[in-house]
Amino acid sequence: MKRALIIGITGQDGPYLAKLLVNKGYKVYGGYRRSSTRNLWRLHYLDVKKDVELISLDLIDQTSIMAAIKQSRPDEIYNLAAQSFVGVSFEEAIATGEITGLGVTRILDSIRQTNPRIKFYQASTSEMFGDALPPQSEKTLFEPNSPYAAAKLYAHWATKSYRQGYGLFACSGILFNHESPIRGIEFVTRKITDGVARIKMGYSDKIYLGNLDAKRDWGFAGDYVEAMWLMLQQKKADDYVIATGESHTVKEFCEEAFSCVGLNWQKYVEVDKKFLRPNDVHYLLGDPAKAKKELNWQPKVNFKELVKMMVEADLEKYQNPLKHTRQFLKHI
Ligand code: NAP
Ligand code: F7E
Repeated sequence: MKRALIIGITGQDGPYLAKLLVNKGYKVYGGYRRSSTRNLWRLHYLDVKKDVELISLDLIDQTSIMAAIKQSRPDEIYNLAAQSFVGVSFEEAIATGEITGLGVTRILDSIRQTNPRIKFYQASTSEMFGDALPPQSEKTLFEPNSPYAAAKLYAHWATKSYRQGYGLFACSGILFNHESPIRGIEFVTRKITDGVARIKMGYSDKIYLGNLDAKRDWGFAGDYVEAMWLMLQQKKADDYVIATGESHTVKEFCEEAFSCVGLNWQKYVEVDKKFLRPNDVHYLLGDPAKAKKELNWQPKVNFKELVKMMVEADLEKYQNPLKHTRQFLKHI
């Protein structure tokens, strides 16, 4: 039985990846950081909590990483942990560098010291392209323009350098935005779909957003975790762009989400300058040709299906609050 350690199990991608690996017969360990309140609701939401053995670990503490590796004895490590919110990275630039950047070197060096045969996946990001012209592929030059993107690029190069210098099987997936019903509520897609549900239910009148013209290549998280796994099953470690090849503005996302409940977005969306960033990435559109050719990977859920899935999940949450309260009470 293969063993995997997923670092960042409590985030959006962790439970989707855990579910995929459990279904493939893996023994799955989940690295999570201790907090004053339990934060395992996403594992319950995807009904995978019972199948994951949790190990506490913090990317700022190398001792905890080494201990987690010794305890789980993994064949594969997936690093999904990061301070991942671009907006906050401008306010917490040093913590972002420490966790999202240097934290990855702590994992790589722990692998080198404990068992260099462990295969490693690093969660790189399309944000590293910054304002590089679309479509962006593995050959596009990086132009990071936020503390988050700079930290991720450091981690990206560190991964490559441990691959080339020490021969580790270390891959980076350069993933474009991917979303789901368990996306963090502060990210624009979930903020919109939750807002649409609240407005439809009569709990709220407006959604306040920042830059409506930003373009993103949005896919479904459940599809993207499959690409992570595929990368670690190849003969040779490499880096891959994972994207849909289709881009939409934030405005178009609003239009589609409100149309799911029969409302006109223009009546409910307003711009509030406090949601504008000091620097934004304007146009991301990925070219996933290499992943299609070499990994035989392609996304299954399209833009309209993704928006509908998220709006319906948020509506259901407000329409069926008892079910959600019961679910919540089960795991506090
Ligand atoms: P997410 O929901 O923000 O989850 C991040 C995870 O990292 C959480 O489990 C969080 O734990 C954990 N974490 C944060 N700081 C930590 C620390 N110091 N030590 C240990 N764990 C820590 O992110 P996601 O959407 O699942 O994305 C997964 C990864 O892919 C991230 O690295 C992200 O930067 C990257 N990425 C995401 C996208 C996307 O569109 N989703 C695209 C490209 C790349 P808590 O729950 O305790 O906060
Ligand atoms: O913003 C604009 C915002 O925060 C998308 C992370 O997972 O994907 C994510 O980063 C766009 C930006 O995601 C609001 O300015 C407008 O142009 O949903 P987001 P992101 O910054 O693209 C990448 C690939 C990652 O790696 C990251 O970890 O939407 N926008 N109004 C807004 N964004 C937010 N959050 N809130 C607004 O009110």
